[in-house]
Amino acid sequence: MKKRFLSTFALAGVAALTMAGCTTETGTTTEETAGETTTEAGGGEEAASDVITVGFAQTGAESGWRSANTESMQTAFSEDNGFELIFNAADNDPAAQISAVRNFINQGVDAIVIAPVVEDGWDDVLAEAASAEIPVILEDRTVSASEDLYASWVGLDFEAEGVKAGEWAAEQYGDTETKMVVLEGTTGSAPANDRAAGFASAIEGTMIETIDSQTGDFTRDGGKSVMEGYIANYGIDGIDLVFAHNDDMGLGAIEAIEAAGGVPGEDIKIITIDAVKDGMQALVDGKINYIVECNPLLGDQAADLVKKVLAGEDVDKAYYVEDQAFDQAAAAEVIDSRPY
Ligand code: GYE
Repeated sequence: MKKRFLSTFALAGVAALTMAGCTTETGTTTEETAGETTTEAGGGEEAASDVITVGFAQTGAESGWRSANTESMQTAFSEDNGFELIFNAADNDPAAQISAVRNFINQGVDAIVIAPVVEDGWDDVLAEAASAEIPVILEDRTVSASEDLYASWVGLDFEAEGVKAGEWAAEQYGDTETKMVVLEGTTGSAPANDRAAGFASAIEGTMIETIDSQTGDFTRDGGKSVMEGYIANYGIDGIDLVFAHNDDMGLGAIEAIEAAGGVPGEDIKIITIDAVKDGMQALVDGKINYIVECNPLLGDQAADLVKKVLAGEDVDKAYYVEDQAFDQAAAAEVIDSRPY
């Protein structure tokens, strides 16, 4: 491990990186003077010993999406690709995740990658990383902190996902009285906030009424137990539609509906987000009615961003990965070729 970053980073934010000098991936010293660049061996080729140490603060292991994302990150940040990855999964606990990031700072890693559990509460630790001249790249979820405090983010447009799901609901069910319950993702997380907002805007003015909305924490068990509560309160007949912020909670809801003698996908329609294998299978089986994709394979882009930022290259603040959406027929066509 070695310092690869500029002292100006802390003062002027990441924008300074693109203008001021810093080490390339083959450089061996910390450059303190703007305008200077250390270059060796063709100015970018990795020397065998030039391993980039990255601390990755993952949210946890709450869903199929998360497993696919972790695998994608571990593959991209491999030794073969020139990385040493220090992996931490915070079990969905924001405080534990922040202390993992602090540990990375104390260890003097070259870069930190975070998939933030929640949006708020990041200002202090991101400022500490900046003072330690360790660049931070966000993947997956976003933060509410100033964008000067991190170098870049790669992920999905969660609000657009919510809009897509809501538009389909509006088109299918918007003209008849439809009682909807929502299984929310982790409270305070960007995808829960943004998917809720996107969906709500798309069903505005339709006859879809949200009769209840609670968090199932993005887990299958959480979705199942919240759905059991909904069924106990409203009955199978009192619920027409479930909007689950991810596949896993939708899959949990299927279990609850079936256990109560209902037919998921028919008695109660289900819309989810993610399009992981199990979700797509349930869609093909007619138990889920519509899925908006959320691509978890962000590892390559995240690794590329880390290398670019450490090399002082110009990067954008945000990189959005495209999502698709599937009804039953579309899912049946692609399910065998899906990589996750
Ligand atoms: O949709 C869900 C996971 O942050 C986009 O987190 C991610 C979400 C994903 O637990 O399944």
